[in-house]
Amino acid sequence: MATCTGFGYGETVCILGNRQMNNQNCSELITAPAFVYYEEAPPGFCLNGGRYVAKKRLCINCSPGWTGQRCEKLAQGCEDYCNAHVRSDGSYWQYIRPGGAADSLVFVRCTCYIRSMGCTMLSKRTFNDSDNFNKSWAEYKDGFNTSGDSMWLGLETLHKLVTNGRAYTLCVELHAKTNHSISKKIFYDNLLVEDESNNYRISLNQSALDVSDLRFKNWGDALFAGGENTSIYNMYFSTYDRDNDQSPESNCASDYGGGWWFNNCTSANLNGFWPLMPGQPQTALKTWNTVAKKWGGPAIGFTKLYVCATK
Ligand SMILES: [Ca+2]
Repeated sequence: MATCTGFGYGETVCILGNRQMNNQNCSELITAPAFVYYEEAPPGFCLNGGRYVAKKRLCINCSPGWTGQRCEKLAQGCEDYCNAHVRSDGSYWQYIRPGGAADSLVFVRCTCYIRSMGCTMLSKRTFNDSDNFNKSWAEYKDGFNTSGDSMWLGLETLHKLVTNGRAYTLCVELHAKTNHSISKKIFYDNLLVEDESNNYRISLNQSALDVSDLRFKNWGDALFAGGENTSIYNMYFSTYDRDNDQSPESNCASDYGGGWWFNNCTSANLNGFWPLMPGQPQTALKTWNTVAKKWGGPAIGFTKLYVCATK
């Protein structure tokens, strides 16, 4: 018995042999005996290197930096992958072009907390013995260990991402020292980080404290703790080789380690000295732990920073 082949385009066009039938129900062909059925997208349906998968009715294997049902969407941040409905909730490595179509690709860790919110990882710190965040201005600018266990994505990528016209939120994720599965996320809306000529100055809203969260307690808001001399708000970024802080007599980054948006000096420096050498002050976790303790939270031993957008 000969085998005939039918092609269906969408719901309304079927082709059998040389004959095209418009407005026919393709399902009649699909189920007819001795027919092998293939479905294909119209030519040009998949853009930017995508390949059509009939079963899912979308394009897969988009070229790096493209997403969406037809690979038509430029991915500037992880939120573009999370909103494309081609991925379920979870964490993935993806390519983004934070500064737009002409920008170079950056490989980033994405987390989709919920379908409508996507987060790009800025930093992850495990506080193990080989952990070293005491880096130069150039290293904080360009990023270091960007795909490693302890990482910093880079200030230039951060700046491009949060100035692309969307509204971004900084998420500080704190994990308990004794049990990493116990964690708390603290969100700061209206995140803005200026360019290098403005020393990557940061502004963001104070976090709305969630005092009803009895499961994890409240771990407080150390970024704004301590008032006008320590709050992170409107501060420039500083490193040991670039003093942009508010302390006239010292370099906060040299004194406390790491690169950070120091004031005079800091209430929360998640990039501070670790592990501590004799005589080094502890700012990496101490301040947040003090705040957490005040609010009844556990000691912190693992941190992540994310930059999140809802659309
Ligand atoms: Ca200074």
